[in-house]
Amino acid sequence: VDRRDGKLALAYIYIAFIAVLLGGIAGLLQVLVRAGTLQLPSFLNYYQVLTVHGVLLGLVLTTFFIMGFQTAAVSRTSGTFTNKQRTIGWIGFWIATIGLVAAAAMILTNEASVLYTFYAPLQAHWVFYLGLALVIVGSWFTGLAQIMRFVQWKKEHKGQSTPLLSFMVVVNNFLWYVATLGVAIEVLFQLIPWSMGLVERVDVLLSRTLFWYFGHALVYFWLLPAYMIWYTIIPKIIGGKVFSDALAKLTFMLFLILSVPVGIHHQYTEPGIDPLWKFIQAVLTFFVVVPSLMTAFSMFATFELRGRELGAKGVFGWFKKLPWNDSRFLLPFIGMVAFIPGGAGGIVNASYQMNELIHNTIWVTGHFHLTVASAVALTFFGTAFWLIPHLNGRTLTKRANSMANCAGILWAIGMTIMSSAMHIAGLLGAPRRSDYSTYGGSEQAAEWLSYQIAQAVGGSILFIAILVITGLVIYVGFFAPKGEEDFPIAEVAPGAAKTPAAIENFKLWGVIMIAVIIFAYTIPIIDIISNSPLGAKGFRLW
Ligand code: HAS
Repeated sequence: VDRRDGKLALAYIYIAFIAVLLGGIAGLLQVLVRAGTLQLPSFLNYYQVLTVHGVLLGLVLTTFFIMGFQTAAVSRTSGTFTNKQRTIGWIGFWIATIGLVAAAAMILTNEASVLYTFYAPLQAHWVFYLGLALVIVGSWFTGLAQIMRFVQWKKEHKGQSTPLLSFMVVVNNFLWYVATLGVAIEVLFQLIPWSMGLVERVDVLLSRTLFWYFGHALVYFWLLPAYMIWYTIIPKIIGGKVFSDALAKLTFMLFLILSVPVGIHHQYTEPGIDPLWKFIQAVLTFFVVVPSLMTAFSMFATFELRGRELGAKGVFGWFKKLPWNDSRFLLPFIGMVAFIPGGAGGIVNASYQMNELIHNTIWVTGHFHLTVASAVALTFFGTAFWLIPHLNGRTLTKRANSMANCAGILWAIGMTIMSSAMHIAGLLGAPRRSDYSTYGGSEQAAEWLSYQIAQAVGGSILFIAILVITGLVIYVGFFAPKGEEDFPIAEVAPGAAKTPAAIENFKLWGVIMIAVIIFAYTIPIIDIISNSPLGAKGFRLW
């Protein structure tokens, strides 16, 4: 990657890791408070700490790492950015960073303890909403620069199949643009006027619906960069090839059309949305599982083909042939393993009736610590340790690699303890997002306590892992020996079929995407507005 593009990517990635450390501290405080072993000082409240944790890790780490990684990925596979493209990328970075500082200031002054989902009726200072809006607008700019570089590549290579990694980045950016429209409408037309006192009330159901239109696609915006790494980088690290360019591209297009029209599966328990539409979005949610199953298939195929090349025998012989000592592989691999129970839990959540059992319990927190905080986060960490030195002309030394492996193993141990305890306590009815409480000495609440202590044990191990990770980022960023670190990109396997042009046709998939979204959301939104207790005022435009 060209050094000038690398600087932009690094700027984003460093902010992501500051968020990891601060968000990790907030996480530690939380598990200790929930276990009843710590009382927060009077100037901090539980929901403020929970907001710091969710915003920094759920929104900042992800968005900033993704923008940094995608910039590097496009520069590596489509070519160096032009000055104009790079300037657009930097404008985005500064807009996002200013927004981040504004939002952080509001959270720190306890003016925005509204959690990372920030929908009404919790209300924050308008500067918080504006700050988050700027983070999104900033990412739009940097994403645009990535798309422009890809389009330039296409013009220069007419008729050729596009570079897989760049193609995936462009799909993820389109997904992001369409998804963020929902939250942009919510913030601009509901939350900001309401928090400024321009309107007295807003429709809460509409606010939540617009948020979840964005909120579930958001999780795929996090997941797809991890999939980019699994599909295009991991095969090279293990010495293999991409199993199929067509399958990988089709997987991403399926995410493009199916990620948005499923948000109502977060709202099964809410009155005001017709059960028919809940059911329809439940069905669509089961469709969006398919591209993940295709990914699992593709990863197994990649591992097995490489294993056989190295002489592996039997059904699982390939397992022994994988490069277990290489942190570039090990951390994402642990993430993949975590995604198996994480994904299975997602299917439980999506099942309309079973959702009744787990909704708003700490089971859900267990689910997303396996998905975003393991599958995605470990893939990002394992990548950062070689990507940072690649971008700044240093190397990932053997010792740093071993430390990275330790961090990955600590993460696996801590997360297994914490997230298993969360899943079990959730099934016993323990609520999520609640401070330590004995609930008036209730017998049922007493059952939860031992699991909350287990969560504190797991969470403390995770915090140690975060300290190691932070140390490693500082080391590879500023102290590792100068040298050249490779940015591995796998070639497509020679036997793979040529990718049909239709799979790469953005117009075709774009039309299908819009059609499915219109189908899934038009009637629910019309119903919400027309049944709003605020009448037409429920949807204020200004
Ligand atoms: Fe989810 C709630 C349904 C995936 C994140 N989810 C959440 C929340 C978050 C989140 C943050 O339907 C909480 C939001 C809040 O604050 O309220 N989720 C799903 C479904 C999937 C799913 C069906 N979620 C994710 C991903 C996330 C994420 C990915 C982040 C990155 N989720 C829900 C539902 C709720 C929910 C409901 C609302 C619950 C409620 O009531 O509040 C699916 O996409 C999952 C499909 C995945 C698979 C796994 C495939 C496995 C692979 C690994 C292969 C492994 C290999 C290694 C190759 C089917 C690809 C093998 C090696 C060996 C040695 C074995």
